[in-house]
Amino acid sequence: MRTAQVNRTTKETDIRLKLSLDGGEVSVSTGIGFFDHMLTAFAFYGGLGLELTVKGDLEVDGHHTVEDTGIVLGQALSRALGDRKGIRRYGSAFVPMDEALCFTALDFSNRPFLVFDAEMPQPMIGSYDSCLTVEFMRALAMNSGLTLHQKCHYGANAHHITEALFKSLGMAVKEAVQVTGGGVTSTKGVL
Ligand SMILES: [Mn+2]
Repeated sequence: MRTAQVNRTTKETDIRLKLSLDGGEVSVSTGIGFFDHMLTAFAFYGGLGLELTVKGDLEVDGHHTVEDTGIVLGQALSRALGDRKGIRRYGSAFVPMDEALCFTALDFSNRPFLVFDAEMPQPMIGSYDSCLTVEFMRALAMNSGLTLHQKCHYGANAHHITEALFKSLGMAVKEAVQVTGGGVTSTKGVL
């Protein structure tokens, strides 16, 4: 089974995460309702098992909670993938949500990079700052060795835009981590 467990404690956050690339229980509790909604959608559309508990310094704001969750989820993805042998490696997905249309393309290249192009029309979604999505995606990409591109083509509602970004991320990850062969998917022979 391709699984990983990562625990991380700092003065700002205490995070316990269990990840399975091949499905399983999904239970997410971060203290930010909308962020739970996004991570649950990501795991569901990613075909992932994800058990996550985060206790963050929400009395400051959501920044550390969201960014550190991205770090830990990225580390878990990288560990669960191991030597990345046999995976499809690339994945992409368009996801519409009502008036919004978002796209994700990614590559588990071991060369972390983020291109994020999505304007958020509203600054807050419940108690979640709209500007935290790019922070989460950057932390995820840097810590999982992921080349990650996300674009919102159009949209008027930050909830819809953000949800379409997380769902398309999940669908693209599901495609990319599929085992399709025995060797490393690279002309260099290593990822
Ligand atoms: Mn929703």
